[in-house]
Order: sequence, then C-alpha cells, then structure tokens
Amino acid sequence: MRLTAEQLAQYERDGFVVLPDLFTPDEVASMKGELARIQAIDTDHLVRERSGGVAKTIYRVHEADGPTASPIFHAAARSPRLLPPARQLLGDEALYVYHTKCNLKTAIDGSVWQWHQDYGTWRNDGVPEADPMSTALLMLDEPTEANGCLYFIPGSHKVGLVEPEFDDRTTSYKLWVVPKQRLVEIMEKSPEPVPIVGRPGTVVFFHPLILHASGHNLSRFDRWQVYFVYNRVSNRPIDVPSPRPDYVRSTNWAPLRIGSDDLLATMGEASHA
Ligand SMILES: O=C(O)CCC(=O)C(=O)O
Repeated sequence: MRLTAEQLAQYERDGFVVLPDLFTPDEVASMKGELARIQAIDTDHLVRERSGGVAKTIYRVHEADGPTASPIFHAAARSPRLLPPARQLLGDEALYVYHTKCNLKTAIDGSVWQWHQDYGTWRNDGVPEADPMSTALLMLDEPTEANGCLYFIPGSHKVGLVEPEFDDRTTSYKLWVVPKQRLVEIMEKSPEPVPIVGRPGTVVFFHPLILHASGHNLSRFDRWQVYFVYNRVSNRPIDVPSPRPDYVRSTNWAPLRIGSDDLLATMGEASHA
C-alpha cells in the first residue's frame, strides 16, 4: 500500500489523511475478539474507566511477548497496509513502534479525551522532535458524534507545540492537555473541528502535533479504536529522569520489517501453537 502524492499533500496540509476500509470486516472482528479477551486480564498495561470495570486504554498489543500481546496486532503493525505508508509519511525506512494503544470507548461508560497534542506528552518522554512521528488510528467500530468520535482541528499541527498542563482529575487517564485560553485562541483562528467518522476498518494517519479530543460515549454502541504510533529510530527518546514504562514508551528500537498481509493466518497459527 502506497500513499498517493495527493494523500501525502493532504497530510502535510491538514495534519491527517483518511484511508477508508483498509482492514476487512473479518480482520476487524478478530481484533475485537482479541481486545475482549485482553480486557479481562489484570495488568498495569491497562487503564480502566473510573465509572466501572471496563477498559479505557490497553497498551502494547503489538509485541510478541507481554500480558497484552496479540498476534493480529503484532502483524497489523508490520503489515504492508500500515508500515509502508508510515515510512512514506516519515521519509525513512527505519521505524519502530513507539507504542500501541487501544481506546475502548465502551457504550455509556466510555469517557472524554480532553483537547491535547500527543507530542505534549512525548516531548516529556524525551522524544527530540515531533515530525518524525505519526499515528495510524484504526476504527474497530463505526465512530459517530453520539458515541464519542475523535475531532481534529485541521491544520493545527502547524501551530507547533502548545505548552501543556497536566490534568489528573477529569478521567482515570492522566493527560497533558492544552490550556483552555490557548485552545480558544487557536480555535478562533482555525477551521471548525471535524468529526473523524467512518466505517470499521478505516485508518487515519495523523500528526503528533494536531489538536484533537473526543467526548463521552452517550450511546448504546461501543466505539473501539486502536492507535499504532510510529517513530523514526533516529528520533528515539533521550534519557529522562523516571521514564514512563516500556509499555507506553517502548525501548524496542529495532527497525520494523514488513511482514505478511495475511493477518487472519497469524491468529490461526497462534491457536495451533
Ligand atoms: O480515542 C480517543 O477518542 C482519543 C484518544 C487520544 O487522543 C489519545 O489516546 O491520546
């Protein structure tokens, strides 16, 4: 899979590019089954919602080991559908996965993600630069405005890093957020936020400086999404005092190799292992 010149230009202009139906319904069903299985595991790789026992976020599904490892996500991160476009966007062959994150915004319980820039956190992790990173969001349900789809402010990656403030009160997930006054100033000068909706299987690559947020899930439908964050090996974090754990700031800097595109076969292999 290769991005066209037009898609690369869209990413550069808007800070994101949408690739509809990149994964099949069977692949999506298999991924959802894996997350239902992993959600029951008692591990620090998983943050639960305050309102109940359901998972808000599950980390590190893309490695071959660890409590949350899953063969289908391991394969997806290295698949010809995600890795080559990530290499194009980042202009480099040598990439690794900074982390994977599965946001299970479950019906009724799934909570808000405040306005933020991902690099606001990753800079504190010691990552030297934002541009050599990109995130592939994969929709596992159909995100809608009612079930808490993501919103992007188009072009806001060009604002640069807005000094974030730490919010450990709004949800169970502690997040570096964009302070309200700066946020409103930027919004006044920007296009209106756009809802990121689409069919399950759709992928959206987005820039680590784009301003984004999502609301509470008010509906009876789940809104599960997976995020694969790619970084250039040459942009790996420098040493910082008390670094976050490996499951969120990976130290597996081995360059990824393109793997099989037969994701369902990897699940078959796992069940026969
Ligand atoms: O899943 C969402 O709605 C937003 C997630 C997000 O922005 C994040 O995990 O940093």
